[in-house]
Amino acid sequence: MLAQTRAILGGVMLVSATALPVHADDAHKRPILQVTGQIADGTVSLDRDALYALPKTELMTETVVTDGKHIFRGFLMRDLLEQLDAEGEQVTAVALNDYAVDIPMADFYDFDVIVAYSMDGMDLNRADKGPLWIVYPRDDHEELQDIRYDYRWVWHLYQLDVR
Ligand SMILES: Nc1nc2c(c(=O)[nH]1)N[C@H]1C(S)=C(S)[C@@H](COP(=O)(O)O)O[C@H]1N2
Ligand SMILES: [Mo]
Repeated sequence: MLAQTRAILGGVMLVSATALPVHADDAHKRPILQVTGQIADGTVSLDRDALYALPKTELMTETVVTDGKHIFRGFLMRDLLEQLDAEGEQVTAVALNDYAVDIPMADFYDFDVIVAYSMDGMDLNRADKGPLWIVYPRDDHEELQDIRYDYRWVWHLYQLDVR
């Protein structure tokens, strides 16, 4: 009986503790993107606050994995790379599920490719392709409506390696 009461109390405390705003702040201080390779500082780890501080951009497009059009918000890949003085021919984008793909640097200058952290006003999380998802302006350019580009839409993104 006593053990049961403790378990209930423990559960209640856990629930109320996670509802405190201080935990939301902690989540914003946890690194969610690592950039490595040919950048000025060698390796940087960026948390949500750092990523949200980059110029925000919005893009509306269909995707191959969702129905209808969605509004993605994030930052331009080239803005991040320029801020870090990235120099290279390609960026290897690595996902949490070990998926990795090489993306030519030119893509980020030819098109407004974004790193999205929200879709339709909601933060992306692990359950819906987040926390970060590379999104191409697919609807604006016919040439992007092609399988060669589809596989560069890395979801669960966590590392960019500049080569
Ligand atoms: N993290 C991650 N991103 C990924 C993939 C993947 O397996 N893991 N598949 C890629 C491929 S091959 C395509 S065509 C598009 C669409 O993927 P899906 O239809 O498997 O969701 O996402 C790309 N991004
Ligand atoms: Mo694919």
